[in-house]
Formats: sequence, C-alpha cells, structure tokens
Amino acid sequence: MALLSFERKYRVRGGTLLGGDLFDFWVGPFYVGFFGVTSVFFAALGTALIVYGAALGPTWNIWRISIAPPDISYGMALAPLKEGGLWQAITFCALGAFGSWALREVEIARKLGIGMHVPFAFSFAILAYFVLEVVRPALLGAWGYAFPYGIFSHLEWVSNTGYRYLNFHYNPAHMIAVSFFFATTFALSLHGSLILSATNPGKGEAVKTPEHEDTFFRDVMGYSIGTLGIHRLGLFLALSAVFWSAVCIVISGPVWSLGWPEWWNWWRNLPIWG
Ligand code: 07D
Ligand code: 07D
Repeated sequence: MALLSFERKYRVRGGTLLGGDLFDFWVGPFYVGFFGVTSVFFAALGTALIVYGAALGPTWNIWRISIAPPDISYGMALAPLKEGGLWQAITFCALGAFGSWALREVEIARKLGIGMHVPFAFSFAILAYFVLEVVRPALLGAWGYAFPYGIFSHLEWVSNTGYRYLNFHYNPAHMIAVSFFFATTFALSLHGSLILSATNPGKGEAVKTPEHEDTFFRDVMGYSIGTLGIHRLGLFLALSAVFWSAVCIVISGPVWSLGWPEWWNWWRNLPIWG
C-alpha cells in the first residue's frame, strides 16, 4: 500500500488519551491531539522565555547565550525571574513539552495499534534530563546544581561537574554508560552496513534476503541474532546507555562526594591482600 493511501486508511478517530474528538485531527502530515497542542504551547512559551532571557543580556551570540539556574543560596525555593526564576520557568516548560511529546507518541501508537516502544524509549531521555535538572539538584538541596541553558555554558557545567570529582572517567556507572554508548554505535554500524549490503547489490543483481544477512554473520562468527533480535539488542543497548548515564550523575554528590578515583580504594582495602 502506498504511503498516502495507507495514511488515509489509518487516519481514523479514536485512541486518544485526553480531549476525545476535540483535537483528534491532522494538520498536513502532523497529528495534533490534545498533547500536540500542549507540546506546541510549552515549546513556544519555553523558547520565548529563552529569547527574553537572551534579551536581558549580555550577549546575542548564539553560542554564548546562557540562562543559569538560581544561586545555591536559594536552595530549592522559587527565585526572582532575573535570578534564576527564568531558568525555573524554562525547566517547567521543557518538562511540559517533553512529557506532552511522549504522550502524543502514545496516542499515535494507540491509533496505529502498534507497541509503546517509541514513547518508552523517549521516556529514558526525559528521565536523564529530569535526573540532571530536578532529582540530583533536589538531593543536593539546591537548583544551583542543575545545568544552565546555553550551548557552551552547558559544556562548562559538564566539565566543571566532572572535575569536581577529580576524574569523572573513574565513575564506574559512567564507564558502563560510555561502554553502552560505544556498543550502540558498534551495533548500529554493523546493522546498517549489513542491511545496505543486502538491499543495494550491484547493478542488475537481485536484492538479497534476510537469509543472506543471517548467513553472513553465521559465517563470520557462528551466530546471527536475527532480523527482529538486532532491533531488540539495539534498543536495549541505547536505553542502557541513557539509564547508566542517569545513574552516573545521580550518584555523583548524593552518594559519593569525594573524587571518583578514590572510590576504587575498596579494591585496595580488600582483606585478601593481607
Ligand atoms: C542529533 C537529535 C537532534 C537534536 C539536536 C539538539 C537544541 C538546543 C538551545 C540555543 C544528539 C538541538 C538543540 C534545541 C538549543 C539553546 C539554548 C541528538 C540529535 C541537534 N544537550 N552536550 C550538544 C542538548 C546535556 C554535551 C549539541 C540538549 C547534558 C556535550 C546540542 C540537552 C550533558 C556536547 C546539545 C542537553 C550534555 C553536547 C548537540 C537537554 C550530558 C557536545 C546535541 C535538553 C548529556 C555537543 C556545543 C546532539 C556540542 C552537545 C543539546 C544536555 C553534554 C546543542 C537539548 C547537560 C559534551 N548538546 N548535554 O547532537 O557540540 O545530540 O555542544 O538535556 O559536544 Mg548537550
Ligand atoms: C540528558 C538529553 C535529553 C534530551 C531530551 C530531548 C529537544 C528538542 C528539537 C531537534 C542523556 C531534548 C529535545 C530540546 C529538539 C529539535 C527540533 C541525554 C540527555 C529530553 N563522557 N559526563 C555523560 C562521555 C567526561 C560528565 C553521558 C564520554 C569527562 C558529567 C555519557 C567521554 C568529564 C556528565 C558521557 C566523557 C565528564 C557526563 C552523557 C569521553 C568532564 C553528565 C550522555 C570519551 C571533564 C552526563 C545523565 C547522556 C550524564 C555525562 C560520555 C568524558 C563529565 C555517558 C564518551 C571525563 C558531569 N558522559 N565526562 O547522559 O550522565 O545523555 O548525564 O571522554 O551529567 Mg561524560
């Protein structure tokens, strides 16, 4: 079925979580829905607040614009707009927009009768963001521990927070997260290249089947995970990467406040060394 006739067939009412028929329509190719409206609302308001923050100065340089969270002295309290309140409002809008986007994905998946894998996956990214901006600051007692909204300033935050623990590479959960990120790109490069090799044969040659793909890996390493399995593995690797990232940052401070290299002293302190 061609894409456009497929869309016509499946563009039917129902499957919404909220709003019933009210927002159950499309604008061009985009499904709207109640959560489409809230997504646009929060994203527009959040962006407008970032532009307002930029207008307060001191720069319009896109790389250097930065909207910082309140000073540590405010704790978890609400701060005046120009002293971090803006950051708090933007964070609220960001969470509203990300959450709405995930729920809109749920509504679309329900309409199509497909699984919830996409919103489930996106919710891991939202979790990482929520941990960075809300959970860890709350555990440490101040919004000031969150990262600022700016292209370069958020990199400063990552570097400063990393060096606060001397060498962040020694954080064991960071190691696991990094390894999962590397494993994700490894799996995707194997999968992408394999699929292209089978579906883009030389001129005049027939497109090859999944049997060819499976046989390639059985010949290479004795085992093929299979056509469905590779996608399960990919999703598992990618979500594990983000999950362990969230773990690595939430334990930095709330659980371990010394340098990460020192954490490894448990190894030297094992009684087996005599
Ligand atoms: C390719 C999907 C498309 C998404 C894109 C991002 C914005 C922000 C905001 C002007 C892979 C669109 C960007 C809407 C504009 C303003 C105020 C996803 C793809 C293209 N970072 N980070 C970037 C965000 C954090 C880190 C780039 C967001 C944490 C490092 C972009 C968040 C830590 C480096 C960006 C976030 C961290 C970057 C490219 C939220 C740990 C880089 C992103 C909401 C996770 C790289 C100058 C990309 C860079 C980079 C956006 C959070 C570390 C500006 C939206 C605090 C080390 N980050 N980041 O391609 O070049 O993602 O920075 O949590 O080196 Mg970041
Ligand atoms: C938070 C993004 C969420 C995004 C959302 C969507 C829009 C819409 C619209 C495009 C989590 C946003 C969408 C805005 C866009 C349109 C139209 C993703 C998030 C909700 N590190 N490190 C990580 C590596 C070092 C440090 C994670 C590597 C140094 C700190 C990952 C190296 C020091 C933190 C990682 C390295 C240090 C991290 C990031 C190498 C600095 C974190 C991925 C090779 C001196 C962060 C939860 C992530 C973290 C994090 C990798 C080096 C410090 C595992 C490969 C030694 C402080 N590092 N790091 O989490 O865990 O994505 O965050 O050197 O906080 Mg690290």
